[in-house]
Amino acid sequence: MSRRSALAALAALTLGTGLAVLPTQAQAATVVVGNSTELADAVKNAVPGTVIQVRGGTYYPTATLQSTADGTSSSPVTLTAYGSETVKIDGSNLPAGAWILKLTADYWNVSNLTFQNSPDSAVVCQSCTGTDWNNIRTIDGGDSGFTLTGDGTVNNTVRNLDSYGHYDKATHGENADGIAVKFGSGSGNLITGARLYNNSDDGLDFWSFSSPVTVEHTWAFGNGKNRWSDSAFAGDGNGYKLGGDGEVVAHVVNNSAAWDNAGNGFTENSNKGAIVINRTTAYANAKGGYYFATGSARLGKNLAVSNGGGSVNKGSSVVSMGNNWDSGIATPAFRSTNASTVYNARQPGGALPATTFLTTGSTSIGATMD
Ligand SMILES: [Ca+2]
Ligand SMILES: [Ca+2]
Repeated sequence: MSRRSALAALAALTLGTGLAVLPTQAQAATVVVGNSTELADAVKNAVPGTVIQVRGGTYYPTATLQSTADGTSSSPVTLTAYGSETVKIDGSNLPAGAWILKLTADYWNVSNLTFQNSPDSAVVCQSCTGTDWNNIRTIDGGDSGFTLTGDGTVNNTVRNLDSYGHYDKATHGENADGIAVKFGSGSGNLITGARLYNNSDDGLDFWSFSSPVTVEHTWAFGNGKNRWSDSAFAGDGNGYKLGGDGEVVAHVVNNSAAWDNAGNGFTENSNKGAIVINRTTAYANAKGGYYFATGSARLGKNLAVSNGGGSVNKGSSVVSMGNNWDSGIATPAFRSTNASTVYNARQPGGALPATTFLTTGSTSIGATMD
């Protein structure tokens, strides 16, 4: 374009608005970071299309990594490990009460990172739309490992999350969940392929979230046990806590399992909505396998075995069909009740490790454990 035609175009653009055309923002770029200062700056300065690649190593940020900059659906912000390198972002040098990563932003793709030893929650996405989390590990933090919260929480995907060892000491383990989708609303949120275990409170908690969330291919186990010698321990230990605070919402859980939790495997937690629980397995939880005493859940093709509080507690509005507690439905035998393989490394690409634990080979009932 000639200078003359450029000026003409500029004049045309300014007509009608009276505003001068501002220079376009800095060109999006790939940023390779190798220390905590570079990491904090890269997150803070990201624009649509920025690709942040973090070199292998352990990073100790001294303030929460955070951004309010939206990507776009066609030009997301990417935050990921460099190549196949192992990246740990450690909260040990953060102030008390701080989170490691907080996004109040749309269209970020975050993958292949570990967030550990956070003073409080490890990762919080607040009122996020269209974020995609892949192969994230949140470990040993002081509150919930991974949190989606706020109104406008829309179309987020959490894929292949490992979240374990979280414990809120000051409140005696009452609050720290593996993943929390709490205090908010918004459709299209999916959790798939998660391992949520050995947290002081619940594996998964949807307290006071008023829109349906879908969960699939997820394992919640060993939650709510006092692993911290806390004499006033208050963790609840539900595998899947699917409501609370008066919200009536039809969450969906497909092909997932809960075992060895201190509370119930799956619970409505007073949510009276038409929660759908399909082809899941509850095994050896201390309380009930399925607790849906007050609501209108749809329980189909689920398998409950050896739960301390019984297989199911269902109210009169619950629809129950094809579960092993329903009449005429057989209970298939487990191929294995040895859980040791569930801790194995994930498969290439991030899928859950192969296991025979709690598998039955049935094509009609229970989780397939993959
Ligand atoms: Ca609790
Ligand atoms: Ca909880």
